[in-house]
Amino acid sequence: MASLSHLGWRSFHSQQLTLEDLETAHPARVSSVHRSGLVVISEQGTINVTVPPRLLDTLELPITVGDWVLVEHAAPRVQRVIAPYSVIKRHAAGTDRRLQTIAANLDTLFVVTSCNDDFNPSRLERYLAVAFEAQVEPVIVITKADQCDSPEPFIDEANALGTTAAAIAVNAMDTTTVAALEQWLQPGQTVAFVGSSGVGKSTLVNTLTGNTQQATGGIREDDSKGRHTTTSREMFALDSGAWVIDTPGMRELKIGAVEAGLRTVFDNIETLAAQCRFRDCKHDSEAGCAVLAAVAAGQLDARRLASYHKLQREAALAGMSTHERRARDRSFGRITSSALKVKEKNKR
Ligand SMILES: Nc1nc2c(ncn2[C@@H]2O[C@H](COP(=O)(O)OP(=O)(O)OP(=O)(O)O)[C@@H](O)[C@H]2O)c(=O)[nH]1
Ligand SMILES: [Zn+2]
Repeated sequence: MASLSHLGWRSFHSQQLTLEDLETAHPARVSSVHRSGLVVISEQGTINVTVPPRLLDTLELPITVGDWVLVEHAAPRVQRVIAPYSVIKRHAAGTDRRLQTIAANLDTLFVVTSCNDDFNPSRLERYLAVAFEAQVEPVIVITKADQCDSPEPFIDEANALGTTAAAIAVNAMDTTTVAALEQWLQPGQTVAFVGSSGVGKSTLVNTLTGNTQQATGGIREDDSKGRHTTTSREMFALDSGAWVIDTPGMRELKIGAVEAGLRTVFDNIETLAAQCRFRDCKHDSEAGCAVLAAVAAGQLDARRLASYHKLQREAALAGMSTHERRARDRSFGRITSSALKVKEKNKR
């Protein structure tokens, strides 16, 4: 069975343990989360464990795939949760604004796009912001390199975004080209793939699990009615010994309140903004705006500024509480109704 370090255990985690902890429990990594409990992998193998309700009540964030927990020696039960070094979160859809966690202890986020219509710099900026916000290293993977004349222009465009993210072109079906991802797929590293439907995420994972396919097919677990059901594993090993987290919501991440991530992605705009005349400049139409001046001078892509504005609005909206959102909608309602009144008056 895999050693702790092959499972992704780091000194960051062991520093949170006391001697007493190790007398009563052992570390295990969450490979999937179910209503009835968790499936965890440890040096002892893969088992189902339960989470005591009183522990659940104390958690700031729900337990998620990729998390490390301590499992009691005496019973298949979680004793406590070890804080993760990275976590990808999103806001729940609809009226429920609670934070959801999607993946924990992730090292690399492969942002997947392809050498065709899907390639869109603004979409890349969106995913890069999510990665930087979660303190996960993003790597841009450009698939279907075999279907275009040359992937170079796409790589250049990805690099032109000016972030630290590497950009690599592959044929997702070809083991040789996919080997370019090796440095992020060392034993014990944890990765995930995001991107639009059809760009080749499953194909990449299949190529990378050529020999372990059987082992990742599914596991048996007891559902709440005591029946056995086969579920597809949500954290599973690649041939290289790296782990992939593939959970609902992971593949097409919606942007949350990722202000810090956006500052990293749009670092050049932030630098320019420091020279705007007004400290609260919105870079819309203000006099003395250094950002607009850079666009006018051809030093900054207008697309990039538009993307920055759009993502900032989305992030601000995602960060609002239900209360703030309602207040905003109400005042928006007032504006529209007073605008309508003015319109009506003008008609008369
Ligand atoms: N020629 C070529 N075809 C590819 C490549 N990557 C993916 N494909 C094909 O594109 C189609 C979609 O690939 P998938 O791997 O299913 O895409 P996905 O991103 O997992 O899509 P969702 O599961 O919908 O999110 C499949 O028919 C693949 O065979 C590539 O690099 N080269
Ligand atoms: Zn400005």
